[in-house]
Amino acid sequence: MRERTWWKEAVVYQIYPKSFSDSDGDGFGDLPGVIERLDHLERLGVDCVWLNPVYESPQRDNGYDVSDYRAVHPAFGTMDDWDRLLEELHERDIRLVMDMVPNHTSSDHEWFQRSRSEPDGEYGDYYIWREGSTDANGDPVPPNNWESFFGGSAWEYDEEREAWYLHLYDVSQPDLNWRNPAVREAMTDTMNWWLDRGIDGFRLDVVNLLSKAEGLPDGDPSNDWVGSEHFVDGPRIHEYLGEIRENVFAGTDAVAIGEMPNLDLDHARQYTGPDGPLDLVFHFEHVGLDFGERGRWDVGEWDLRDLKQTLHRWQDGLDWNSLFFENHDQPRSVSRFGDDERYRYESATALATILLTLRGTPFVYQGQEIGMTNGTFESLEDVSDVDTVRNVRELIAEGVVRDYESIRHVVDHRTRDNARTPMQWDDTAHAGFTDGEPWIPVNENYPEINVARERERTPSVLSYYESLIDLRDRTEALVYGDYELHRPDDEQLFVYTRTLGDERIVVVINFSERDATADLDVLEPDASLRLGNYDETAADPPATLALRPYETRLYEQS
Ligand code: TEU
Repeated sequence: MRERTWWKEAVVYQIYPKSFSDSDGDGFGDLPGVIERLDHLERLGVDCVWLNPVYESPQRDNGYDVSDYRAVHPAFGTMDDWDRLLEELHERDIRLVMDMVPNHTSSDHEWFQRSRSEPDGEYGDYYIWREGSTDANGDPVPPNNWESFFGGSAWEYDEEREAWYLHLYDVSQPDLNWRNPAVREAMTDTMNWWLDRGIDGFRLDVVNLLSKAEGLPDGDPSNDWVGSEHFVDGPRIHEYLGEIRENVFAGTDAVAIGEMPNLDLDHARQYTGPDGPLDLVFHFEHVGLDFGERGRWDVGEWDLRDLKQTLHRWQDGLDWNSLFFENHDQPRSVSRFGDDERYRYESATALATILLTLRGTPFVYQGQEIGMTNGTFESLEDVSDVDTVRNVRELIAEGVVRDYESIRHVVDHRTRDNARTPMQWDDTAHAGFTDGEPWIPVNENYPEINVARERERTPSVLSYYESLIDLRDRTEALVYGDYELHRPDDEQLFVYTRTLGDERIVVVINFSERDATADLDVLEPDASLRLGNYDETAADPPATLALRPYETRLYEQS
């Protein structure tokens, strides 16, 4: 796995199109809106775009509920707009990775409509249908105790077919039956249809959940996600992913990125090893560090050593990582891991440094490059995210929390809406995202935090990202170099090296709000400063480094 490929050298920029840029004033971002903003991406220096789903969809889970995989949802534009986007990206040497959702469709999809109305027809076996039973009172009981990730049972009774269907996500997202070869063929055909249009790869949504255990046995009720031991990395997953590799990716240089809830290192190695079916995988261990006793719907304590330990385990254990702190499902990293007030610039740039200088392919999420922050949500009515709404309602109904007020701090910290507030372009109305009324309110700090402002001020998060991406492009050791951690137990400092031949980059970060001093054996007197997030840093390292809050330095030595 030492070979060189484009996706190891690339910096990927993730676009959540609904919230990126609206060209027609309907308050819903669209593809022409993305095209209008491509200069921003070019200037930032990214090499690839991952576009969240833009397929036809009723949008109950913002496009992860697909009703037609071969059509563009009208609010995003037309297929011509999509063609133009691909062309404009490629003209700028920026690749395009589409998001594919193979585990489930929308309940509006024709396959599901026909599956529920014609059980013996062509689509009858496309989904996971079961009879269920009744309890002593004659009430229907679902086929097993599995839970939906969004809360409540993973089963829904369908009056029309008089059977239950499985949905690991929203009730409007029925799981496809991957045991059925026709389903597998339909999905691979769909992917090939898009690849033939010239795209550069796929991010495959929850792709380690495709195989469900034979007989659908009850799960351990004490598990965080009840049933998950029977559908995460299930018994036939390697066969299904192998087929995808063989029938879609083999013989192309398109990248296969697997998004994988509950992924552990062992499975990650199997999925991406020399004979593995995928190129890259997303795991979520580091973004679970701030979970509390009640799991995701609780906030817990973490410290720098935990973060270093988790990142280090994956750096050490997997040859090539996907690096990310944010995406459309995660809150803003500067609010979560840094300090979004006094040290917003310093901590956002420290995080940028980790993201872009560890070994792996970095993914920058829209708005991260200007240090966008979390919002605040006064009532559950102000929250759009189906995950938050369903889970919080469930916690209140079960009496786990009294009311919204008593869980609001968790929602403010955790809800996916934090990532979905519109991109902040300038200080005009709605941050320049739309001329109309945005589908989700803009973060009120937009007059202070926006692209135009970031371009004017020095230093800025944006210009630091630009310099860092440029440095990564010019420095082979930052791409292909070996990684080594120093001072693993240090509570303030994150120090590591990236070494390729005789080129060595030493990354030194004071990841804290306090000053720090560092005598670093690894730093040679002849090292020279390549980048830092504070002005006025001497080019040559003194014997003892004095580092200010979140101060970050990259030295090069040979
Ligand atoms: O998300 C799947 C998912 O469950 C994780 O990303 C989860 O957020 C992570 O394990 C951290 O806890 C994907 C999509 O990204 C999401 O937007 C969809 O709602 C979901 O699948 C269903 O398609």
